[in-house]
Amino acid sequence: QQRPEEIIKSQCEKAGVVAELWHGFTGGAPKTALENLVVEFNRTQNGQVCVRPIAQGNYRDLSTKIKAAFASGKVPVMAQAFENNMALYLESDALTPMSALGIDLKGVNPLFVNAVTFNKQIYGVPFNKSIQILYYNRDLLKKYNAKVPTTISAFIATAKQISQGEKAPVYFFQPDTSTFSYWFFTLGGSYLQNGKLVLNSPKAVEALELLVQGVKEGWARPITSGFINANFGVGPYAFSTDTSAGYSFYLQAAKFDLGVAPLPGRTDKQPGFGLVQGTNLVVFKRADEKEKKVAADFLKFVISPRVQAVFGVATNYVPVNLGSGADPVVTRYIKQNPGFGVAITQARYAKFEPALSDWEQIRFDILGQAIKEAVLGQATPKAALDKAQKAAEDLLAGRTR
Ligand code: FGO
Repeated sequence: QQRPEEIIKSQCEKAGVVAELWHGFTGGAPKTALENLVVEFNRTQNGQVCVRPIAQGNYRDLSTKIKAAFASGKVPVMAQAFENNMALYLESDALTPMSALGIDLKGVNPLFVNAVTFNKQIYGVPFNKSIQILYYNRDLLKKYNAKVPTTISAFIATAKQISQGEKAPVYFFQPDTSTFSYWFFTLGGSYLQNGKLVLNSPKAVEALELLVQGVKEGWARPITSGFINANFGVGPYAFSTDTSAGYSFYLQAAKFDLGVAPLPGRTDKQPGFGLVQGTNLVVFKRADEKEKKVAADFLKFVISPRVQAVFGVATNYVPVNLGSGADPVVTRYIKQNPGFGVAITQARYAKFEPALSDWEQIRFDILGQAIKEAVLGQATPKAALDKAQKAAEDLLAGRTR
């Protein structure tokens, strides 16, 4: 049996029009699922046209390469983009509105459509949208007779109890903006206050203090290099709060019975708020018109209920089409893998990071840096966030780049 990559290669060899799709999937189930759906799409195109996915490294490598392509003039017709990437590309008027391509987003989850709407125009289709969920080690919880925690206080108490028993911290977390955002949102924080970016609000300090306390008290273990699923071996693991798209990677790496559940909330009335990650597909204005036509057909295919159902069960991304929930592919899969239902339910308790054109730089180089400094004990949470606030203001005012 041929690998999907090879099938695409031969499909595109004979095609007169090749529509490139630059993406940030580095491997595993997401990359294969994308390639599989491209193979299916290309099969419906009578060999005349094709889509060719091109891996550009991780998500940040991808946006770096798009910016370089703007400068050199060689843009692909399609690419994955976070909402803040779209805001940046729109500053150079680089994106085609979906209405100009005849793409109707009826049936697509309004939460995701809203995120790709700028000045009342829709500039992309939600494609691979993830939501954070609680991952846990069922074996270890059983050993301590512990229930899956549904509130932050129960979570901390359970993490403490198991960590004491195991003599090592069992909540694994990456000291980065993604993990921080879950705690920050769930404690009631928001990044924008009256339209102004605020990184050092009292809620932000509280969220960062919680993580720093966790490390000091011995129930939280910062993972500073690589994904959590690549770090299960460093000590006893009980919990993490991570993207639903990690599910296939977690399953593959776990030597324990892996469970997933909604995120702990402030009270047990509702789950915590998960961060929405993953990307949308955009179409660049400067691309060739024939390629844009292929892109339009491809995007319609991508957001269809069936494709989103198949892609969702393969990757644990949240199907963006509300119609996917009734697809037998989904209903059958959920019966055997209730975990997928968790992602779909958790998506009702979801928040986005700000769609500011400078946000990518802020989330990695400014806020992410501050979170690391505080967690590693190099600064207090308040001092680290105050410094981040100043750096972000300087960046947004054009004083730094
Ligand atoms: C990743 C990144 C951003 C932005 C959020 C932004 C840029 C975060 C976070 C930084 O599609 P998601 O949910 O999950 C990814 C998927 C495909 O690669 O699988 C996840 N994965 C991959 C390999 C593995 O071993 N384990 C695993 O979980 C992978 O994370 O996106 C979540 C992780 C991060 O890349 O370190 O989105 N993110 N907002 N990146 N550039 N810009 O604004």
